[in-house]
Amino acid sequence: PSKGREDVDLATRTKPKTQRPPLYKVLLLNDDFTPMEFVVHILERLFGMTHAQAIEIMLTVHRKGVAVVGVFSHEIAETKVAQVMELARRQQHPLQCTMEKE
Ligand code: TYC
Repeated sequence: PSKGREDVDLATRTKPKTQRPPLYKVLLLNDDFTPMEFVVHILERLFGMTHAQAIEIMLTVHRKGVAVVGVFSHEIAETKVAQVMELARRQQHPLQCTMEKE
């Protein structure tokens, strides 16, 4: 006998959905003026990368125009973007950093 609706997909219909907060990608954008070593410094200090990782990601941005430098909660992503923009502004570099919902 075929299963009644009460039995079919009981789990699917009743299983509580685990709520996960949305995650945000932090993106670094290329430009022609920001020194490579400044970008490497930012990636080490604000994103916890090793020197080798930082060089690799910086070169990816340099060649491709943009790269994801981390994925965070909304609040942490906003803070990271603000920190990058503030350090760049202080040194008068045109470096741009943005965030995007994953
Ligand atoms: N393109 C820059 C240069 O040649 C280096 C650079 C890399 C700038 C990554 C920004 O997000 C960036 N000096």
